[in-house]
Amino acid sequence: MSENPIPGSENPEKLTGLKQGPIKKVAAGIPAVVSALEMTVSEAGLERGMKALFNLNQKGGFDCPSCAWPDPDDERSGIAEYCENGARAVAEEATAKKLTAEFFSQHSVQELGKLSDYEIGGKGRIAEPMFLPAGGTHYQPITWDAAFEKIGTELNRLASPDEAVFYTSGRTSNEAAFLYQLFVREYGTNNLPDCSNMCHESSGTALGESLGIGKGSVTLNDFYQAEVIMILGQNPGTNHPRMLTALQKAKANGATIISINPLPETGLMGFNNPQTVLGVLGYKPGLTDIFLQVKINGDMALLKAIEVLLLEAEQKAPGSVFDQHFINQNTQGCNEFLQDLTQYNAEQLAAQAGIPFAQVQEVARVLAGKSRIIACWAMGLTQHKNAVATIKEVVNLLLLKGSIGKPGAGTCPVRGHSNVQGDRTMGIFERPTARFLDSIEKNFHFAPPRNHGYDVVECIKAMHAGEAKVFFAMGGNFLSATPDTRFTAEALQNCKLTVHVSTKLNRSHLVHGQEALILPCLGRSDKDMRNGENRFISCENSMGVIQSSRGVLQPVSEHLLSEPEIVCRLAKATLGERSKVTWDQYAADYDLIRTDIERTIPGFADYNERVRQPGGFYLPNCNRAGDFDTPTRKAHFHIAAPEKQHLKDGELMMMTIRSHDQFNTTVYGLNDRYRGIYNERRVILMNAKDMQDRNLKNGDLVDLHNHYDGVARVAHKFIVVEYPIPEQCTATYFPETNVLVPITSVAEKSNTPTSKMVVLTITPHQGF
Ligand SMILES: Nc1nc2c(c(=O)[nH]1)N[C@H]1C(S)=C(S)[C@@H](COP(=O)(O)OP(=O)(O)OC[C@H]3O[C@@H](n4cnc5c(=O)[nH]c(N)nc54)[C@H](O)[C@@H]3O)O[C@H]1N2
Ligand SMILES: Nc1nc2c(c(=O)[nH]1)N[C@H]1C(S)=C(S)[C@@H](COP(=O)(O)OP(=O)(O)OC[C@H]3O[C@@H](n4cnc5c(=O)[nH]c(N)nc54)[C@H](O)[C@@H]3O)O[C@H]1N2
Ligand SMILES: [Mo]
Repeated sequence: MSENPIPGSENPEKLTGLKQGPIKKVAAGIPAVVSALEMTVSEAGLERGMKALFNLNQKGGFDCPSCAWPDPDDERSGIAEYCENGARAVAEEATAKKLTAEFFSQHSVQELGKLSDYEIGGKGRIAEPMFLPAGGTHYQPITWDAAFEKIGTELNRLASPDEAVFYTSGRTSNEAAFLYQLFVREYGTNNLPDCSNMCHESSGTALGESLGIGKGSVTLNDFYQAEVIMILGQNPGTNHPRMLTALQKAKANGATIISINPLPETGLMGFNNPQTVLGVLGYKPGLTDIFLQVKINGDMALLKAIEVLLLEAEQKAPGSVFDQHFINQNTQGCNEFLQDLTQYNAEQLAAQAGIPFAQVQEVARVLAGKSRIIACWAMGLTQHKNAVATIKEVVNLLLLKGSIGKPGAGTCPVRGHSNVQGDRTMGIFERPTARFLDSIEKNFHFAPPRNHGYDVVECIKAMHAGEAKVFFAMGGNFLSATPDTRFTAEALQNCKLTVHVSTKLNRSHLVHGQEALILPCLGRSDKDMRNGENRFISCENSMGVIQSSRGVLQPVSEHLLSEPEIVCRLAKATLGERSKVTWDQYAADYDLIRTDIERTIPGFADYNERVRQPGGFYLPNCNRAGDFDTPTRKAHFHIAAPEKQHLKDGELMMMTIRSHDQFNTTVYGLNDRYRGIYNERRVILMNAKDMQDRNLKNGDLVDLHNHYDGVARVAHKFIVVEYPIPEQCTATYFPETNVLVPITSVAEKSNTPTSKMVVLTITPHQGF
């Protein structure tokens, strides 16, 4: 066993028994249908489970709590618009199992810490508010009133509001998020870190600087009109399965699909749509036309190689490759950018990216003749040191081709959590704009703080240093999702009070401050009843569509509160007479919250009326309209050099990725079916040559080490799995290896932990 200073902070090093099978050639089909139904019925029961599934992503139903992929604007699949992993996210939430005070009295915090994330997640929904007193070994029941009073007292006792931190995960509704940031700012701080800081922050930063809006520009309809779709650093078969349906349709309309990934991800390679009979029978599987198996973080070199070849082609036949009209009208910095490109040699760049030159030439040929190009990306681009620069390079390529602000073309950062984009729109941001704060001040008659707050990495450091003392989380699993698990555990333990608004038990409840509270809330699928009315909330998807979401299931316990209600009661308990906000009225009537969102945030005119229309409404998007909200009103080319990989002898690069059976830190099962890995999560995927160099065989046990910044980090007991991954690249599952992700290694400008770029050395496993 490792020397673990903080009991319960990590997954125990128990192996569960690896079984291996072939890597699957196609995603979905019958196994996906079976897997979705199995979990739904076993967790929620037949009636409850089916009720949930039939209402998932239907107009008037509830928004899938899994990813942020949009629903079709018009026709939706007759039975239900969901995928295997959406169904499993619902099953996870709709489970009929619950954790009452009795459960917590029988199991100490220490005992629960010995369970794996898979075992913890299977325990059920938290059924009542729980409190862990200072020095206590077991959580005890507490009334809602007493819980709010305790938090209010602690918050008011702090020397400054900046000693409190208010985290948000991305499932929180627009209504709850708006109230939450309003409360936090009236209380007096901008310490509003969120999961975005670890997710698409690099995209927001890059797009904001290049194009004037931190969101993607495409709609679902653009997919159906695109000529080329590039997919970089994203695994939609597992993480956004409904995207495969859109890709299939795009392909049927003639689009060429280019996938750029160190792994031949099954969903990208082939797809059998489970919502069509032919798909279930296994028809037309191929999706990707060109697969570029890039080395980890080789994307920038690859993009530059493509651009160099495009420039050469343009010089041979001016006007045939670049969209000169678009460039002249809409962009700035193109000449300097092209001048800089001339220093590079495409062949060398291709070698740096790990891609055969002929393949890069093929891609350049495809792109040269096309103008309706969409670029999609996710964590494979955002969680690197140079993530912001790489995403700007994606934009550079689109700008050269005039592929922004026209049908069938544009940017598509594919968001993670189902309302992560909406939370940001509502003001969950540690660095709010002056425009936003002015609007708060004008509408609510208090002066919000103007100094920037902590993001995720900064708040961990502040808690560790004793500069932040109260940690409040609106959802999420902060300990497991953040980098450097042991450091973060010490940071949380340093706090006076840690509070989690949660649906399910997770590790962050078990590694706590001096005192701790768990406040159980309603989930997306739960009915939110008030005066006989089942109320709805609203969310924004990855393409900027605002839609209502109304739960359909009886909550597992009468003691659950909705998130908006929790914020209102927290605000009253903390601010009392000081507050200028009508919290009671908001808690009673969500329409009033939406009215005030409309007054405060642009784009929400007639919110209450339009959100009630089937399918909701689109928020304005300047890029979509061909406009760029930068200081110059032009799109900007940015110049940056590809990062050289600096691996020393014996070192490897590790990316931490999701298996098929998890939603972030929630582990649904132990299989990663598409990758042919069953019944085990403590695996490291390695290239055959790297294994040979180290005398390793498939199935050997190893320990993983990282020494960034002179700190010795170790993750014990991982099983070596030979896999078709480029040399010097490895992959492991998050969160088991978060212990190795250095808190001090972050992306430039966005401060996102570099979870896909962890330098590793490997030793044979020591001990048992
Ligand atoms: N079922 C399910 N759905 C989810 C989630 C989940 O956990 N489970 N999580 C949600 C959230 S919050 C998010 S952010 C998204 C995450 O969605 P993804 O970003 O698809 O998730 P990851 O597993 O992190 O996958 C990253 C992909 O990038 C590739 N990659 C890694 N490094 C590089 C690189 O340097 N270059 C390139 N080109 N590729 C690279 C990996 O091989 C992998 O295919 O999914 C959301 N949806
Ligand atoms: N190494 C590594 N680390 C990563 C990543 C990676 O790729 N590699 N990915 C990062 C990314 S992209 C993200 S987004 C973060 C995710 O970070 P988080 O969002 O903090 O983590 P989740 O695992 O999604 O949170 C799950 C918990 O949320 C609670 N929950 C679920 N639904 C609700 C709800 O409706 N309301 C409330 N109040 N609570 C709810 C449940 O209690 C559940 O245990 O992790 C990041 N961490
Ligand atoms: Mo995410």
